[in-house]
Amino acid sequence: MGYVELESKIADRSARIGVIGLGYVGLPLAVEFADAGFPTLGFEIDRSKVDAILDKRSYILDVPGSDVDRLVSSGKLDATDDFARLADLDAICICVPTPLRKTKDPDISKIIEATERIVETLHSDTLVVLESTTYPGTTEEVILPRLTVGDHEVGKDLFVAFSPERVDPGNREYGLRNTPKVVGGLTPQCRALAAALYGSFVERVLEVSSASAAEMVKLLENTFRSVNIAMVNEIAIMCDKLGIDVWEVIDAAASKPFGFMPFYPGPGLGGHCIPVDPHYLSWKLKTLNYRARFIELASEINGEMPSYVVAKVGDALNRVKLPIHGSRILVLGVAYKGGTSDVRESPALDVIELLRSKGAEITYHDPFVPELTVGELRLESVELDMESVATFDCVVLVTDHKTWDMAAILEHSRILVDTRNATGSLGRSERLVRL
Ligand code: SAJ
Repeated sequence: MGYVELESKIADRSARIGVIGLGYVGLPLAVEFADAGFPTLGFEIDRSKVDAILDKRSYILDVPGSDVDRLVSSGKLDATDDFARLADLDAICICVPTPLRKTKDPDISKIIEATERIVETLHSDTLVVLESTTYPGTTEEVILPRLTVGDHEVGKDLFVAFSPERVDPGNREYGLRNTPKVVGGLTPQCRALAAALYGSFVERVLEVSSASAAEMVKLLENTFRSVNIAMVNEIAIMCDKLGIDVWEVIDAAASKPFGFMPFYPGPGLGGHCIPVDPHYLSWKLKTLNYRARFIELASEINGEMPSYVVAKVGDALNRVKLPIHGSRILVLGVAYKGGTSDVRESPALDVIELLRSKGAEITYHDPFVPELTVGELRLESVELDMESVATFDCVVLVTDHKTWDMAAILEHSRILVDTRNATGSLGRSERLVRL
């Protein structure tokens, strides 16, 4: 069939698309391909996700159940845990997790597993696109050798590309269609086919010169955030030592209409992207005998913020002659950022562990997170009522969910440590400590 035929199957939407991994990246992608008219088959090892889709239900907040219902009912969207069905496809997108190992080294085992499953049934004229965030060189050095074990020739009857995912869960303004999609291929033909595939529903596809460049684009995006968050965390520490309100300074600096982008201090760096992705880059550079100092320093500063918060709590309790040991502390918000229920890498986990290690008695409230495991400790979110707030020695706001009456909380807290400037509009109080 070759490039021309595959190109025309993409153009007329008859190309059969596979998406491996139906999480917050893969399911929205599969839905968009099906919506664009492609027969789309999602692959998941988690049978409960397959069953949900076959029952026409969505388990991803940003994917309406009605879309899944419509697309499954029309036969455009299907799901399976039978990877042998990869044999029937023309294009396959890999959207699997790429976490870090405990040693902070990349764990691309899921990418390798997905690639090896593709190889088992790979036929001529297939396009394979990797979306999972990974270090530059993965597509060329890890995926390609495994895909060309047979007599496939990349750019001729095998097409391989990388296109970073830019899904921002909960973002109401930017979704898959209106977020520009970067695409880099192992050959120009690979890039063109991947660009045509995404161009079926994305408003703007941005082609770069190689898969490595596309892999690097994603790492720059998220390293940019990690480093700037670390920088503003250090600015917060400096302002504290100078007796200056860092939030006022940031807001004033943000009035500059060019050359500045505000970031805000906080209790640390959470989520499964920003704390993770930069380490993929620094790991790769280490193999080339280069130390990515900004990434390491950012990780160090961001990693110290939970301790910084606990020191603020300790100082605040000390001022009322209370030790942390034995104090009853209410933690407000445990998700890694406001508006989400995701607790992965949440700094709240570190704050809770540190306070408990100093003998504090911890209770938490988070409307998005009903229960939480911290080490061997299992906690449940308590109801937030002002009478009970008043019984705690200290309240620590770690996640700014914007669902709380901060004036009431401040009024009823003996001490309130606010790590997110949620009380910014409430003025000063001797019971209020802000980062
Ligand atoms: N954080 C700060 N200060 C800031 C911004 C964030 O302390 O100024 C903290 C957050 O509380 C959180 C962590 O950093 O704990 C990460 O926050 P994030 O805003 O970067 O949110 P994420 O992790 O959901 O990042 C995702 C990324 N999206 C993708 O990788 C596709 C990121 O590239 C987006 O820029 C980000 O969402 C976004 O803008 O919402």
